[in-house]
Amino acid sequence: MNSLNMDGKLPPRDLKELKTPIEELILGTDRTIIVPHNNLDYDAIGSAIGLSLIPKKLKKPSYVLVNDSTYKMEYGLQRILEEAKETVPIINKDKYLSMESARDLIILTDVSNSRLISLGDEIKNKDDVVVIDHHDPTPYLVDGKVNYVDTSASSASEIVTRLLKLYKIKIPANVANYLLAGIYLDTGKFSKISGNTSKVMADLFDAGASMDVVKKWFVESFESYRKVQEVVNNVKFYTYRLAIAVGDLDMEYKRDELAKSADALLKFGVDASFAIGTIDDGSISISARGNDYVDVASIMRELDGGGNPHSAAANIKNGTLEDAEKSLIKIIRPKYYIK
Ligand SMILES: [Mn+2]
Repeated sequence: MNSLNMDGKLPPRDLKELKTPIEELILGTDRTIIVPHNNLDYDAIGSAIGLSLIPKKLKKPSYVLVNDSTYKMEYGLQRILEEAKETVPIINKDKYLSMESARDLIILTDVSNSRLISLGDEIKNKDDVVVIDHHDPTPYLVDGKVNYVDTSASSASEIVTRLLKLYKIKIPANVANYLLAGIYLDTGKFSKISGNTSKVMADLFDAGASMDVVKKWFVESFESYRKVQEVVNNVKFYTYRLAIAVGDLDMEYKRDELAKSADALLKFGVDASFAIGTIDDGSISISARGNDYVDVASIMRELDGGGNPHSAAANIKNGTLEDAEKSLIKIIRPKYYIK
């Protein structure tokens, strides 16, 4: 049922087919643990909190598992986590492991890659796993009982909003805001919206979501703004079609700062942009953005990363920033005739 196609993609499925299997899994287990990807972002947390409304409706307990340190998160995410405690308990991995053991349903959201989640061996019984995602599957795909991967959806928040509608769940205004924030982030602040996405947005506005609230979460610190500008200033253009920017040697970046740098560079008419920098664990991260002519996910996959054709990333454990830049150029050179 979940087998991959020749091109490594899951066949698209009708979301309606998921309603009953998910309901049966929630009712057939003791509690639901909702797991967004590590390095939490608005889509991961918004979709996770949104999903918690399903077990709530079925009168079953649920938890959202977030294992990132709160102090490292950006302001808006901290605010949401603080606020969302009213809606669903948010626990870290230690807390989860200390809980009385029970038969858990694990729902991964905004991720299907086993390397990007805080759970490892804890996912033993694949029969009790649901995956909801909008990224291309990687070789590290968690193949659960129910996998719904729709790469045409803007975000996991979009998928979850549609799912909530199928369950006829009334979305509270605060949760509508979290879901809208997820869509806002993953569409590049609404710069890429499909008809389906706009319908989901309309439902969220009807449920009381407000752009005034969402925009307040997206405030940027001046420090972060300056780091992004510095990365952008380091750009080198290759054949006018590709932009590669490398961060400072002794500066530590957040992933979203590299993502913002790549976003900023894509605005200069290039087909693809890449921002490379050292992140908090000492490894090197590459954030890639592409227009319709370049599939940056395929480039990032060659570096063991992934994503979707317009937005992808890779993490490089060993070597210097220069090595990472060289490996990247080596991959793109034959494709784009870089001298
Ligand atoms: Mn997402």
